Amino acid sequence: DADDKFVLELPKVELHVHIEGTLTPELRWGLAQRNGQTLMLERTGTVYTSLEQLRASYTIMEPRPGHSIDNAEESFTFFEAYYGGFEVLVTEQDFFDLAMNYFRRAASMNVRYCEPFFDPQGHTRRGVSWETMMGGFRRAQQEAEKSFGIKSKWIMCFLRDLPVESAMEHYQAVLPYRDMVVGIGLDSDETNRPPSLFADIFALARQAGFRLTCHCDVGQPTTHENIRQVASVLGGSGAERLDHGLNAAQSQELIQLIKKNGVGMTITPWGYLRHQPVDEIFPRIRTLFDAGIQIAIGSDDPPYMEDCWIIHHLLLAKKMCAFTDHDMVTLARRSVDMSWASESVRAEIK
Ligand code: ES4
Ligand code: ZN
Repeated sequence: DADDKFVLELPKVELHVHIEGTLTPELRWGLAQRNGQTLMLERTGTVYTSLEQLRASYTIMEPRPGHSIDNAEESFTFFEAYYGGFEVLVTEQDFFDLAMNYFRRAASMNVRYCEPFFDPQGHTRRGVSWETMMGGFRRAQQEAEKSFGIKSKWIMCFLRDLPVESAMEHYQAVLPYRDMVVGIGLDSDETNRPPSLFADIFALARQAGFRLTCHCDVGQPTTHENIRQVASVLGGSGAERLDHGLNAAQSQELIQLIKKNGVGMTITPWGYLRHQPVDEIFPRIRTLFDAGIQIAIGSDDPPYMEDCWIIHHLLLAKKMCAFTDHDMVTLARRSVDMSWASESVRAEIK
């Protein structure tokens, strides 16, 4: 309908998408075939013998408030599904194909510029080299700009559930690829892993000119404290962006802090439905928007979220927050402001 067309045609910037989280079951199946691999869920030893079975494994059933899982044996967490996909990424061509698949799809939704996250620790720990990973990403980035007109910069994320020393090693190792990487982030399982653990690395990265962001997921008891750290102290004076952090909307103090420090927030509405009731999610997004906080809608891990890509997240937000067309244009403009694109690229998109 009219909403769909308007949202599809809006020029977009995508600031919250994990490149490994864009691995579709079709691509994963194809890469496994090419690499001669058997696909299986490691914990249970379940082998996927068809694409249909693999597709079914993308329906994440995690325990959540108010929902019990009938067959706990068959349930698996998002992280199990997500990291399970990494195993098919072996060659430079695999990394190229992964990134190219995303860029092609993003360009078809009129994404003009994007800053995808990547998780190098999830690859180096399987023995993949930096050249393989970054070589594939670099070639895809160049090819996508030429073929689809989509520009990009990468954000390297540390897996916060791994030791801080590993993050430091990966920070040193990315320096030769400095021209491709605009920012440093923190993702993966937040349980008992506050951002402050990584304070020294973030401070180093800031001094070296990297832009900083950090995931603060919903459903964490420590979420307010973690949001406070990100918005005020990470990297010395606070990160420039906060990924998720939706629960900030519950606290006037956090809202004011985020505004005062000019922190932009990336929001991926579909993902929250797994953890929070609808009548908490959308009023909170609306509260942040109405408070004048910069927010940008992104897609996180589309195939793991009922195949919701950026337009689906935008349409959901429009409907559930009652955003007008004018509000959607405001959101699109703010996502350009929040981006870490060069002045010339910004001018082109805006
Ligand atoms: C992630 Cl914390 C988190 N949420 C969603 N997707 C992710 N990929 C890596 N970490
Ligand atoms: Zn994310």
